[in-house]
Amino acid sequence: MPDVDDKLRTRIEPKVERPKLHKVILLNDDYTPREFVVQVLEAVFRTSQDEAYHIMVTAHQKGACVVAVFTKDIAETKASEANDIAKEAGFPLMFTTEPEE
Ligand code: TYC
Repeated sequence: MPDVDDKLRTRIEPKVERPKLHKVILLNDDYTPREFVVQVLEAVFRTSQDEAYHIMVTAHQKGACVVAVFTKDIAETKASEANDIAKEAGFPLMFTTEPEE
C-alpha cells in the first residue's frame, strides 16, 4: 500500500524494482551431436524431452534459440554449467546469456 507523509501530504510509492531477467541462449554449431544437446537441455534446464528437442531443432535451423529466462545469477550459473558439461565431453556447444529488453 502507498504510504502518505502527513506533513507534505505527498503520496510515497514504495520503490521495489523487479530484477531484470536474463535470457539463456543456445548457439548452433556443426559438430555437437543433436542427442547430446537434448541431454544437456534436459539435465541443466529441466526441460521435457519434447521441449529439449524443439529448442535444439530451432537452434539448429535458425542459428540460436532462447532456452529460458532467469535472474542474472541463475542464467549465468546454468549457462556455465551447461558449457562445462559440453567442454568436458569435448564438444563446442555454447550457451550465452543476455539481458531481456
Ligand atoms: N548442428 C548440430 C548437428 O547438426 C546439432 C546442434 C543443434 C548443435 C543445436 C548445437 O545448439 C545446437 N550435429
